[in-house]
Amino acid sequence: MNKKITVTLPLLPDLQEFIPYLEDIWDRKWVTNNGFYHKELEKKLAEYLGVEYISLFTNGTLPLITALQALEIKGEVITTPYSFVATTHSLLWNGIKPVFVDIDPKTCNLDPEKIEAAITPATTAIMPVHCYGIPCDVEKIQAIAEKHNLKVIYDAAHTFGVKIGGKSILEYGDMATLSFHATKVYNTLEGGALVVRSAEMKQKIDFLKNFGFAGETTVLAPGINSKMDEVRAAYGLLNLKQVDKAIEARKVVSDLYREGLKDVKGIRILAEPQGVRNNYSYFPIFIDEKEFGMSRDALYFKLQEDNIFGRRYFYPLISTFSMYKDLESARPENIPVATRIAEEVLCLPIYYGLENQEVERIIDLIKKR
Ligand code: T4K
Repeated sequence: MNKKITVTLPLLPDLQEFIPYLEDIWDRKWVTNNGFYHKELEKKLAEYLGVEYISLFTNGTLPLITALQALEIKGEVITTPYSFVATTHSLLWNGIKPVFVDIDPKTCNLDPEKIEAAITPATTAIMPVHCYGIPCDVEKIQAIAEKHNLKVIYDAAHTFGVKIGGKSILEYGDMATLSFHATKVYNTLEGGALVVRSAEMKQKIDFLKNFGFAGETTVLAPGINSKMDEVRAAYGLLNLKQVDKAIEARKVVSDLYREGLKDVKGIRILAEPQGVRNNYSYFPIFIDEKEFGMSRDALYFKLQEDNIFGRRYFYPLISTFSMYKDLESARPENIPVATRIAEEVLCLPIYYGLENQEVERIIDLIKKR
């Protein structure tokens, strides 16, 4: 049997290099609550990502929840059904009603042309996702937000290191969140961050992620506990040193798939965004069953017989889950593009360490079908 290949593998720092960091943490006996490595990682990430104010979190979901709290978002928020459930769960955790708007098939991101029709007097914000690390139409979204006086919170979980025209994608919107989960381009095992626009807001976020404490005896708000500990922050510092190498390796995989699959009838590949520093976080393909001669699910399971485990991100659509499906905006006829794309998508394995011959094997299997 061929070696098992999964959709991703975590980028792990060298264990021997990690041990001195652990010894130092043991010596310091300071293991969490804004420690040395936490501060150091915030500083290094701000430099690497090209942002001014960043606050570390324990995962990529709590920054979404906290952003909504900090901006006091209420009522309705316009968002995409084509994402990981964490995006809209963050709205439900804040008692906010998600309003789903359809996506653009060329990017899989919120279709800006469809946003305005979904705005009501109760709308307070837009929560777009840069799906697969491909930037949303940030200019159009900004213009709509300004016209209607809405906040914009980007779920940028997939966009570590992505830049448009040399500027970090995280600089757009009122706030942007990141996930450093094991499956992401850059990981701290579990982890995440919130990028904000001012020192005052960073201070507020730092209070909110520590129960709302502003000093030993003062609590300013009903905050949560979502602080990153020292072990993960140290691990994050080490992983930051190799993330560029990992992105380069992902590009090689992405180029091989693009070349190998470009003429296969019935397979659509997203165009590589122009003027963008991509991070190659996912490699989705879209299967037209009639033209390809096999359904997406049939291909998904056929590859599994050969020990290749792609994933159908993002199927099923968020809007089909029981806590969302009764919303008017969740009806398939209101989000036809997302509904179709979710039936067509298959994300192929892509990660640092995936060998060229393994990519070729996957391409051959798909071509043979
Ligand atoms: N917003 C967006 C747009 C997101 O995509 C996500 C997370 C979030 C917000 C929330 O961020 P976090 O709170 O998670 O930081 C995975 C991840 O758990 C999740 O982080 C991610 N999105 C989502 C798209 O994918 P699953 O359920 O598919 O993961 P799992 O455990 O099936 O792993 C996938 C594959 O990765 C495995 O088949 C093999 C490999 N793997 C995974 C882990 C955990 C490893 O090789 N080693 C590992 O330790 O959700």
